Amino acid sequence: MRITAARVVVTSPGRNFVTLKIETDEGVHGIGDGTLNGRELAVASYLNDHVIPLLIGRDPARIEDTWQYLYQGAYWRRGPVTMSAIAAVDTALWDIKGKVAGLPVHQLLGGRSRDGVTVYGHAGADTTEQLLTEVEHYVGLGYKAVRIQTGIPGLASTYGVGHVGTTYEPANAELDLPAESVWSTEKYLAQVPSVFKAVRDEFGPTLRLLHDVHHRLTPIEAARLGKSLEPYSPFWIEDPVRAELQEGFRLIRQHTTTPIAVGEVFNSIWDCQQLISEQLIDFIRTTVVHAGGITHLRRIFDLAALYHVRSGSHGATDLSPVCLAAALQLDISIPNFGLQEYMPHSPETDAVFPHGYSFADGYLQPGEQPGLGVDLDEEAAAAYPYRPAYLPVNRLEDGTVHSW
Ligand code: GCO
Ligand code: MG
Repeated sequence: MRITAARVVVTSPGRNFVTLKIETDEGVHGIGDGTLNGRELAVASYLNDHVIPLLIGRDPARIEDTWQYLYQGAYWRRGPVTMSAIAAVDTALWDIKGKVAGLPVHQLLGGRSRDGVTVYGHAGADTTEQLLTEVEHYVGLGYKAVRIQTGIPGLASTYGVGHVGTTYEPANAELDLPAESVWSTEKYLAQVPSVFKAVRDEFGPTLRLLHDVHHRLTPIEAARLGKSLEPYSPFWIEDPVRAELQEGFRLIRQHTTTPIAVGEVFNSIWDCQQLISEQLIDFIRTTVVHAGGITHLRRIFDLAALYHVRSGSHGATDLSPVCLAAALQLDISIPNFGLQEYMPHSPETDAVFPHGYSFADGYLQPGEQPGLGVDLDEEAAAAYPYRPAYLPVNRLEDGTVHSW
């Protein structure tokens, strides 16, 4: 079997997605997600200009060899653009392998380790009172885990807070330049414990509550936040600090038993290695598209399993249904699964990417279709041309640029 063609499809059914489609001489095709939010065309170019010419004529069954060829062979390594491009190829090859075998990919990864993939939903609202209604909505749908985010009194808007009945969109295609928001750590730290208390008081001790700090604190501030939330038993706090300086997590660990989740911006096992092997985190949030595909993500999860670290894969709406389908194949099969993020895609996106996965009672099911169980409707995709869109930028009240 040989690869005869490959092409990149950039489509924007409400938001931008980059998809690689690989075709073979036996008529079987595979798809992979290469979406890098706000930098989509860099991955499209990396694939079109530098990777696709290398794929033609290769044996699609040689997944590991192709991964090493694209990773080691390029000399320039790691980074979100390179690793998203490699992920797109890797994911498409697993899709092809599953279709050739007539098996869903999780069967090729060892079969099911659980009956369903527990997911968390996003409850977001401007006020704590509205948030309680949002959480109730998710509990009513069967969710066992909910991420809670609210607006912060005194700040006009905060990234990652959806409005009642809707989820948030990470990038904004309406503006020519990135949106800007204003941040105050003092106002934030004064607010969050009361939000957790209100939700715990209302929903009792067993609902899993999560919160995304989105890299905005220093280690000592994060330690204080973790301590202040201990009475409300968070399931995790996510990205408490920027993770470039990983020894900073030691300080957080020394001060609090609140579990820590990190990794949505990591691209390789080497980005995770210190946090995992020093047991500085509890959940690793890398996912298929940004961490080198199914092949490399499984390697990260296997390393994590040695150190009591569980998976918690990123699953915001900028990760396409192709990424979600691939993540579910891993989630259902690995021994150290923790939790999967789930923000349902828009009906337009679901129509462009018909898929076999489904949600019921707080769990996602990958489905039993051969391969990944997701496809790309190219005709539908063609109706939604690419639209430039930027992620936002955050500033302190005095105008200093701050992590968001
Ligand atoms: C999350 C995230 C997202 C990211 C987004 C970036 O936990 O879901 O933090 O909202 O910011 O995916 O593109
Ligand atoms: Mg996050």
